Amino acid sequence: MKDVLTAPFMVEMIRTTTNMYAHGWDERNGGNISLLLDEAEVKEYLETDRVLRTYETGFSAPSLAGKYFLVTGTGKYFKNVQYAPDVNLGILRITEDGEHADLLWGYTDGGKFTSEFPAHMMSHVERLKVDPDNRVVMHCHPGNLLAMTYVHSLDEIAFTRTLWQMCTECIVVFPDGVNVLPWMLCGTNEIGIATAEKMRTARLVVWSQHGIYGAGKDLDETFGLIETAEKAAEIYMKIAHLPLVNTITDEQMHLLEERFNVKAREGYLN
Ligand code: 2HA
Ligand code: ZN
Repeated sequence: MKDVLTAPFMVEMIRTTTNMYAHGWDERNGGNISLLLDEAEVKEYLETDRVLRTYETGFSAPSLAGKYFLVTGTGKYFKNVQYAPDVNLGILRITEDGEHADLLWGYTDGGKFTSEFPAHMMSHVERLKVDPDNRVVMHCHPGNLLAMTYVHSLDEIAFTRTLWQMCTECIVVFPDGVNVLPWMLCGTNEIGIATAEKMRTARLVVWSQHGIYGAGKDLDETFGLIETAEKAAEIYMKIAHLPLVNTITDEQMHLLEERFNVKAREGYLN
């Protein structure tokens, strides 16, 4: 057995949580990540028949049965992951009934998966239906995106169009746009179901007055997706109170579509 702390998925998770903290997106215990792992890769590092604990998940996700995830722990600080990955992270396998999770490694202080586990697992289910290569669901609290939900319309077309207009690369990075949920109580199955449903049509889902969810094929891509949206929101928050003199027009957006071979979400451009 190789040392799981040297596994590429572990190294990347530690780097990503550290970087997200450095960006100011994960104050205190804010934020959570789940990364779908390849079974063969997990078996290089862990005895997968050695189950440490079994948790009830409180929801049913039969399509994830037998799947392995590396997941941040509830109440844990991203700031601390690099110093004690075995306390702050866990490797879980969803049981055959789809309603429990077996702990195979981690949460060594007796801890548990993130309180947003329902939103994560339900989002994985939906993203895998539209993109079999999806591996990551990432949640965090980036300041400018959050600020924007206080002063901008929450209409999804309007919100997306504003972000696209703030940086030239936005429409290229997230042509599927940004879906938006109104304020809802976090940590519940209800917000999990609502998030997962929004994940069917976009890889970014804003939780108003709370933060954002991103999904993607690896940690780098998902981080970059949130980073780009947050940059656009930052520009918006710098200019929203000033007279707008210039913008990126829809005609120019169509040039970007052509040049970068992307298709903007249907009905979002004139
Ligand atoms: O894990 O961010 O939404 C802490 C949170 C809850
Ligand atoms: Zn949160």
